[in-house]
Amino acid sequence: MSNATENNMANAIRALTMDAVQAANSGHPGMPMGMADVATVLFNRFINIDPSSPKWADRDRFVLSAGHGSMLLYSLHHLLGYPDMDMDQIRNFRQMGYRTAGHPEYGHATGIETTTGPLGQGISTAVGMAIAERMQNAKFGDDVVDHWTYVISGDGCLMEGISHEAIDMAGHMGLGRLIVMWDDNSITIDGGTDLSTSTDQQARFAAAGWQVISVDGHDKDAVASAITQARSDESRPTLIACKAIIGFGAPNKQGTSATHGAPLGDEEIALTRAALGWPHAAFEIPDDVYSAWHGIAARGKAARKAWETRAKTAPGSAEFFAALDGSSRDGLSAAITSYKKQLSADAPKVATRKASQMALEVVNATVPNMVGGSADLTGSNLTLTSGMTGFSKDNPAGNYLYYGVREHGMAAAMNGLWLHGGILPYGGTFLAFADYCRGAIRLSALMGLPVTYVMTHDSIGLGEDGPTHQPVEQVASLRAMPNINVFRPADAVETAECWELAVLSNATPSVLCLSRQGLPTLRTDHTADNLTAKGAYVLRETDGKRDVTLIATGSEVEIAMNAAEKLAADGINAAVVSAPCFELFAAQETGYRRQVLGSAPRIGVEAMVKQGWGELLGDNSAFIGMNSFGASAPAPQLYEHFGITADAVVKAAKDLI
Ligand SMILES: Cc1ncc(C[n+]2csc(CCOP(=O)(O)OP(=O)(O)O)c2C)c(N)n1
Ligand SMILES: [Mg+2]
Repeated sequence: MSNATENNMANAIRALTMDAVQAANSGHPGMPMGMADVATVLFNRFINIDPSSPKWADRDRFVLSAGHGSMLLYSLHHLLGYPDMDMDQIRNFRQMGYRTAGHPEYGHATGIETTTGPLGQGISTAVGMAIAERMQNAKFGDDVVDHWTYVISGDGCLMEGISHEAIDMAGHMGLGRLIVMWDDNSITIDGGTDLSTSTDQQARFAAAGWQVISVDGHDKDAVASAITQARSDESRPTLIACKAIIGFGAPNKQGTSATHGAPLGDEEIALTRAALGWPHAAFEIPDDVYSAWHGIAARGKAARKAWETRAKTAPGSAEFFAALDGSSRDGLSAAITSYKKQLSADAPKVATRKASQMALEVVNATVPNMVGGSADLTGSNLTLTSGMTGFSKDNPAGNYLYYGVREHGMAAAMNGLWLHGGILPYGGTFLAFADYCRGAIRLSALMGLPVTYVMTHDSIGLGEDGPTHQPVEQVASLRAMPNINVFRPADAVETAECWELAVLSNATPSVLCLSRQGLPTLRTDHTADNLTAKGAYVLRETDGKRDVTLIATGSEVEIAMNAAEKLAADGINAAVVSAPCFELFAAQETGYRRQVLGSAPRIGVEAMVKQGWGELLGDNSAFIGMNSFGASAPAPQLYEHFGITADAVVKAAKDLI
């Protein structure tokens, strides 16, 4: 590969970037122009991807963590010949209806491995991808899974707190197939990085156990040597600090934050063309440059074809392909149904966190590609089941992740595990710390990734640990997020149903909000149907006309049932609706919803803030819940103190009717 050709390959990225940003009159030219050389070397000399088969399971993964540099990714895809990234897409960067969104959005164009833009998420998601690769490699062998995960990260990604969690985790796990190329340009939006950081990033990575290499990001052979060196040590991940000039080529603006997030302007663009020796008009790429880039695609295609032949006949690969296409879950519904039957007969009194572990025993025994984990709360979240072993450097075939005290890193890694393909991840922490995961949970929902968050200790019911640990507003705040199912099961049967729905979900993440305290089995009549799938259902119907409908979730369903008994003794007909998932209930037909909610006055019972209950309750209603933070005391006293009791429900009912 002659340097002249590689220069032009890189200049094509620069030209497409500055012209597209200019046409859109918005966007970020600096980063793609600065990292064009690094990206060109990486793709030209190393990466195996096949634009004609973008989901090929053993492709190398490329994550643009610095998502504002989206034109780098779109230019690469256009030049490589991804069929859905023609010049029309580039010309219409950032416009309605085009795939070239402001930041790379998973699912908009093929080959976008993950949504990036919220800084720090990409590098942390990539850690999950790299874990998945090592796990599957250990399980299925080199013939089936044997690839690399490359990341381009900016200064911003490395400043974000989540990067610390990700880097620490990757170093400890010895993720030798992970290579991070840092756009070490010493510029962020406000100016030089000396305004805001004094961290020795290379020392930070080294301290976490990474191999660290430093290189001139515009010296292509040096970049190639660095990548070769990175790949030669598979025992640990590698950081390649690429000293680069932001906006490289723009004579008056390069090296300054002026190129970060604004069009260069027609005049500067003309000067840049001259400086780079790129005489071609806007959106014009000479054939020889296209053919050089298409050569990379051809190499990838050949690699993909060789893999297909190899992988199909590799021993044990049937399980790999079943995990990829989702058929690994085929036996789940039958297993859950028979388990539910036994539960209804046994009627155990257990915390729903315990019920979750019991259900997981069934799930994990049936679905071989479940990967569990917890952010250092395994014994509290009850996420570990029999036979699972911890994933580590020495046990890469392990299927349980000790994420450490890194909630946000865990959530991002789960996104990466799912995005990699073939893995169904779940991970636990306390529900109060959902806030610590939120940036990554939001991406699970936005991307439509069916990962499962096991959030235990879900209310004041956790008792003595007090208000810092007692979720009050988390359930409402998660319900406010589009495309996520927030489950709060009332007993062991509903918990099993939640797990069935979570594992069978294809495009929606699930949050399971689970109690610390024991709860009786309320569903003592077995139904083969998954009642939780409807989001809410009538748990206790009245004999005659309903006088009042009590709607509750989770641990408060028991309270509502007790209140209904007390009301019955006073001749008042109270129906009880269990509402484990508002989102699924909202998706039901109007007729069903009307039938469940009835026309009698309604009372909502949930040990949380009221926000979000309005739609279920309507006007003639009352709500029994929390309107302050909790307190530190034994749980039964807290329920009394905050007035979330059967007697309070009875009083509210009598006041209403
Ligand atoms: C979580 C998050 N915070 C803030 C931003 C806004 N933002 C976008 S780019 C950027 C600066 C990034 O600096 P760097 O990664 O060095 O990129 P460069 O300027 O070198 O292109 C900021 C603050 C963001 N996208 N995500
Ligand atoms: Mg920078």
